[in-house]
Amino acid sequence: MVSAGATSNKCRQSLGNGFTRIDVRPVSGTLGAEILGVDLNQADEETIEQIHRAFLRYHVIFFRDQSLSIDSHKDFARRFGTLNIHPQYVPLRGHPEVLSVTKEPLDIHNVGGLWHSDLTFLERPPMGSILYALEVPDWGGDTQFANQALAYESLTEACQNLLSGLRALHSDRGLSERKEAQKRNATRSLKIAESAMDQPPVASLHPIVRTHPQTGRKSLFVNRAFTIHFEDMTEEESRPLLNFLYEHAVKPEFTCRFRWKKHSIAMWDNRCVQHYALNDYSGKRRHMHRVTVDGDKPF
Ligand SMILES: O=C(O)CCC(=O)C(=O)O
Repeated sequence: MVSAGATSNKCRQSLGNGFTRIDVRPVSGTLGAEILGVDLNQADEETIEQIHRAFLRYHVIFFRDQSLSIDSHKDFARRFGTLNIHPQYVPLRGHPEVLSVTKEPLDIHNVGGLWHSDLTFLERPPMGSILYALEVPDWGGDTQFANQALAYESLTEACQNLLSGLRALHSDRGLSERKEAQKRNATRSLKIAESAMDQPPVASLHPIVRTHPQTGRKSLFVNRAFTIHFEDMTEEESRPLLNFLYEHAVKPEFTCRFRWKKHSIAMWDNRCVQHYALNDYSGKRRHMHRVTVDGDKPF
């Protein structure tokens, strides 16, 4: 496992240096890089360190033609931290740390069909997720990613100052509230567990602008799926500025788009990236496994 402190120092020293164990090909000028020349079943410590460095530098990294069993998927994820068990979704049978992110031909809704960061209602939202494609449609089902550090940096200094020190409440109420959960369950294959319904909402206050624990870079940390309102303000009072931030955060110039193939992997840094799964492949099947790595309390 990569130790956060050790990697932090190492990464600060070596970001920008060449990679010797992997071939790193950026996919846009904004974020995202494809990593070639590696079999994730065979990656040694040095290779993992370089993958981690590419991850910190490009925020989302992609691999092709990987052959991962469920256990090797989890083993790879464990090299970056402990594994998250999703509090609401029913996991893959026998594997509480794995979600089956699947859309069947007759499903109406997909998973992640709006811009979001994962699980931001937790006190310690995930550091990242690793999504592995088992079956993809011939066309459609791409995923978009948006660089939240760049989104923050492109705000005016006056707006950055206005946001600094503000916090917002993030809640899972849209997932766990019974009516909402039942609506989702009726049209989607990934189900919200009965036991998660009618529980008091899981909610946490987080800074609007968070500092990346390993690179020190600041990024916007709000998302339409889970952010509810600014601290000590009503939802109505919060809405105009939040809506501005949601739209600003995903401008096309902050994004890249990934075209999946069978056995591709995307690994995103949930601390500084939002993502959006396109639902444009009606009548086709798309089947992925997701493993998520725990993160830190945002500051
Ligand atoms: O299926 C995808 O491309 C992404 C799914 C998603 O949004 C998620 O796993 O959080």
